Amino acid sequence: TSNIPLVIATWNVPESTAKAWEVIQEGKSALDAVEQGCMVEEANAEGQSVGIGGLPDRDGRVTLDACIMNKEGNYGAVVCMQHIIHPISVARKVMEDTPHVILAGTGAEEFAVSLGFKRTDLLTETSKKAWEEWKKTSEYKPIINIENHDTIGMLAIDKNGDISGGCTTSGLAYKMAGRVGDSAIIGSGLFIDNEVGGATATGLGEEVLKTVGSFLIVELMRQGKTPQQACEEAIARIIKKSPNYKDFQVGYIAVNKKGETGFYGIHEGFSVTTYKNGKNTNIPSDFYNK
Ligand code: SD4
Repeated sequence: TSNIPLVIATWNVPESTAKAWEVIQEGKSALDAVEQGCMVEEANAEGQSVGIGGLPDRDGRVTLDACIMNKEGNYGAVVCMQHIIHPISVARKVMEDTPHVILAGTGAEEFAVSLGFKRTDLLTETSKKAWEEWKKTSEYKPIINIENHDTIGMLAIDKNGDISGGCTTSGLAYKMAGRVGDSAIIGSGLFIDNEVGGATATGLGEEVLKTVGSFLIVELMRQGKTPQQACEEAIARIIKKSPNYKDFQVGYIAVNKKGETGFYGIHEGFSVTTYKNGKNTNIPSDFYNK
């Protein structure tokens, strides 16, 4: 058995990892694999923290953040984009077809439409009802592990041993209008260095952003830490800075060039899905707050 090729994703997303694995088995790149793997969750209307069906901001708008990085260290992202089901694919187009790395809001949406992406109402009946219920109290309180099964950060190593990653989310439910989280921001929600490895994040994006978590993990691996040690150190960094860590979740996953993986959360309930050696497995993550 060998660690490579490999797919690993945040949360319990066996259909996404299976899609990515299938793409890799066809001999395609890790970049194609993460794009198509992430698209599975984006299209899943049940998942309430990504793509269609995502919970809206406090004004009822579903706004999406996504980014992608390839083996050359190129990066593309869309932030706070509405009405497009596959932000991960728009992010890839930003990377490949524009002189920029991030497009925001209406600019991102218009760019997508110009490429033939269809405008869709992303607020499902279920999510609309949840929002209307929320409005009765209007209390903003991110719930630990609520994103289970939905928001997705994915890392893949293809048959050539090359690494790519993607991350896509509708962000935190009932956020302020215009809020951008970590998921689409390079170094925070995702970072790839094909010489070293990659990392991606889930959970309370503000905490990931303040510690530039994914970049930190890749740099720690560069200095010789295992993916597991690096994820634990990045969580420790958050714990040290934020005395209220009991109130929020963050989970990190990482891979290195050898295909060794690591993952760690603040609280119980975080899990990862790995696809390797032909086996698709959901694994509960170890965590800090015991
Ligand atoms: C954010 N990190 O927007 C995202 C949310 C998330 O699983 O990961 N949910 O802060």
